[in-house]
Amino acid sequence: EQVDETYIMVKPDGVQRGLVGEIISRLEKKGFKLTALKLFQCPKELAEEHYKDLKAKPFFPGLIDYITSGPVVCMAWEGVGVVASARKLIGSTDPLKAEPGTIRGDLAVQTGRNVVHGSDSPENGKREIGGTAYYVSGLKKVKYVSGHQLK
Ligand code: DAT
Ligand code: MG
Repeated sequence: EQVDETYIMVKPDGVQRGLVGEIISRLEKKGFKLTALKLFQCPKELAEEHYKDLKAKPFFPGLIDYITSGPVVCMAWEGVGVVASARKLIGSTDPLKAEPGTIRGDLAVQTGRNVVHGSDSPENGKREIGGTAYYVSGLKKVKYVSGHQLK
């Protein structure tokens, strides 16, 4: 089976509200493997690069202000089906539409304060972990064997 990787980022509201442990815990308990982690103050240019597909949206300036308003926790996670599964664990973009039991469904109210980011495709997972973020944030992957996964 194909092992994928996804970029998960606890947004500034998640860090300020003390939800970092809760979010990591949900991904760990599911069985995914944490391969990189860094607390990071995102510069404006990198936030714009990260969300470049949304540049034309009316909420873009507010989104960039939000993401750069305080430290974020950048993480790489790997596992079979991790991209789609992490999106399910995170829940819908609008927290009021996110199912109870999901991170956004349980912990957030507003789309503009939805506590966490997860890559939307394996290609974007690779881009977000290995692209600009790697050089700017110094997010570094660590290779190790975790105990609970099939080899
Ligand atoms: P997701 O984070 O679920 O992948 P997205 O990629 O469509 O959602 O949008 C990225 C972020 O932009 C989202 O987490 C919050 C913000 N955003 C999206 N739609 C918005 C809207 N209608 N109003 C305000 N912020 C929005
Ligand atoms: Mg997205």
